[in-house]
Amino acid sequence: MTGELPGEAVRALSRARSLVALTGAGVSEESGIPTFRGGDGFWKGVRPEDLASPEGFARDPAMVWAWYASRVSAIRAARPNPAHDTLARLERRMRVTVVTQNVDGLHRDAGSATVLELHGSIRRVRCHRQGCRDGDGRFPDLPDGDDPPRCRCGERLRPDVVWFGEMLPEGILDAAGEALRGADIVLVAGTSSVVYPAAALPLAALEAGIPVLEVNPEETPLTPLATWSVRGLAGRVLPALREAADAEPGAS
Ligand code: BJW
Repeated sequence: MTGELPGEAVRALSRARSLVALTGAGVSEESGIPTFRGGDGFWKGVRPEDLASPEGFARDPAMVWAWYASRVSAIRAARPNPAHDTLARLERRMRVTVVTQNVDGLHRDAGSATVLELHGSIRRVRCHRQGCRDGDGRFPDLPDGDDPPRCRCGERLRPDVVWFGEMLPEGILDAAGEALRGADIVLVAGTSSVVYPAAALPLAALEAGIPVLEVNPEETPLTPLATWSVRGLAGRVLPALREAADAEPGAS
């Protein structure tokens, strides 16, 4: 594995004092959580927009709720894998900001201290009514297929995630931008790089002259633009990168 790693990327990582890691569903795939757009993805045969959108929820709340309930069960049983663990462990040698599109909470479970969850958290619910905070809480244990429970105000509860056409949590893009500006290197792992505004973050880094290292078994729209792109599974490549960086002469 180490032999396939770009030497320049390993040296850049070994010298870095600050890293931003942008992660996507692929990073949790080795924890047993299917990705969105892969062959075995959650949305095989069903358009993502039909489930993860306010319109989809309005059309068929029970179906959308059942989909989330089944994912919550899978996520509750999942554990961080070596990709999550490596990012947490890198904090021993540099400042690490994890900017994740994942809603599963596995980066925090692995011990990463600074995690910006761009698309919210599937572990929480909130009221679907804009501005109402009465329904905030943990995703309830309900049998799959039940209609979503109601908030005290009468509106349906929904997962506290960001659906298509919705704004990201307030201030989170500013926080991600600030972390990017201070980064020596940006690692982009396990994302198809097609969903915005997350997909724009590595492009902003490249424009600012910050090197971007992509890790993905498949090519993505970012691949031809990235400074380095490694084909492989995050759970293998990230530990190998860390070990190779540790082995560099003068590594801290
Ligand atoms: C491995 C691996 C292994 C496998 N190791 N790798 C600019 C241009 C065009 C459109 C837009 C734009 N700006 C905004 C938009 C609209 C829209 C958008 O981006 N649409 C595109 C699809 C075109 N964006 C939005 O609506 C966003 N809101 C917004 O911009 O607000 C402002 C606004 C409002 C109104 C109008 C206009 C602007 C919100 C986006 C919310 C996305 N939400 C979801 C669902 C979250 C809740 C849930 O989990 O259910 O987020 S969609 C889904 O996609 C989820 C993911 O976080 C996101 C990204 O997916 P990800 O993580 O990349 O997963 P996959 O499956 O796509 O890819 C996995 C990758 O891993 C693959 O590459 C594999 O090869 C790889 N892999 N195993 C490493 N072991």
